[in-house]
Amino acid sequence: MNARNILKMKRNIVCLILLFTFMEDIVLSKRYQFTRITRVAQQNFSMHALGSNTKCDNYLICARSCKQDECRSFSYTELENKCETYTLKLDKGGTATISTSTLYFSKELCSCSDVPSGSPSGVYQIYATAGRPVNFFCDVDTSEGPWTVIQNRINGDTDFYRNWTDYQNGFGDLNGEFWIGNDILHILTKTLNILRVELEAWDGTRGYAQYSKFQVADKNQNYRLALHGFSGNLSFDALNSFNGQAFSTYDRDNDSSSSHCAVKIHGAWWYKKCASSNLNGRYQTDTGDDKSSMSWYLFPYPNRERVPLKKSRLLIR
Ligand SMILES: [Ca+2]
Repeated sequence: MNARNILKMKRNIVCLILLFTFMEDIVLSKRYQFTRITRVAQQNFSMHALGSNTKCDNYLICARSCKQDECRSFSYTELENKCETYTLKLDKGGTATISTSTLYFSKELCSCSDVPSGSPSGVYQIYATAGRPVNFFCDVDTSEGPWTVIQNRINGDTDFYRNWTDYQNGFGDLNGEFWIGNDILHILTKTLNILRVELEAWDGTRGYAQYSKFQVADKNQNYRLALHGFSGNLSFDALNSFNGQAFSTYDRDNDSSSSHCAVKIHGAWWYKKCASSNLNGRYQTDTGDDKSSMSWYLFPYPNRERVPLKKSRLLIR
């Protein structure tokens, strides 16, 4: 079994464990979960039938027949033991009352990697945690995707100089600038362990770094960072020195410096001794090298060590 399959298996096991507590409303196949739809909008889904099998003894067996990617939902009619699968995701809500003898289920996503092929990049509702779905921005355009975007900075619209609680819970706009939140980052990195860092300078120069292992511990460990396996086209690994470091904000000094890095260089990061990278640092135009700016040490730029960047994006898969 290769590393990718092991990761996929780990993710599926977590998804299964998280969702077993909600069995009343949800049935599971090997990989996906389905939520029961009690009322379906007047939606003509008969045109999207994928298959019909009248021999299913119960809806759990019916769910198993909806394993393939193109199956998005199924219905099960108890009296006839009739199972039908559809290529269309059934709408929730609506006004049409459906006979209780027919049960309707829609397939839900457990991670961005479940986004059906051909779908665009964008915000998707994901059942990554027990109970309620969470919205994530899924990038299906970047190579080796789909990726889950955990940080995006493109224009300075959002203030990233925030306190511990804000970084814990996440902030910003998924369609614009945001930090996904350290609590959810901890949960996601139990199974999504590859990190990609994409950067752009004000002159349009781009670079990326990728890490084969990226993991963020829980809040009891102050979201300690574990990472290794650097690759990419940036000449310097400006995250390496933070391996094993806890997260710090201006109101929490967890760094290994006698100073308070988050305050000193205006950011929030896994600081050790401030700072070879500062991607939640101050958003500013290129007015000269500046440690407090959103920066990556030795980003490829002529005669500069720490050029303020225009864009930063962190993705995991
Ligand atoms: Ca300190």
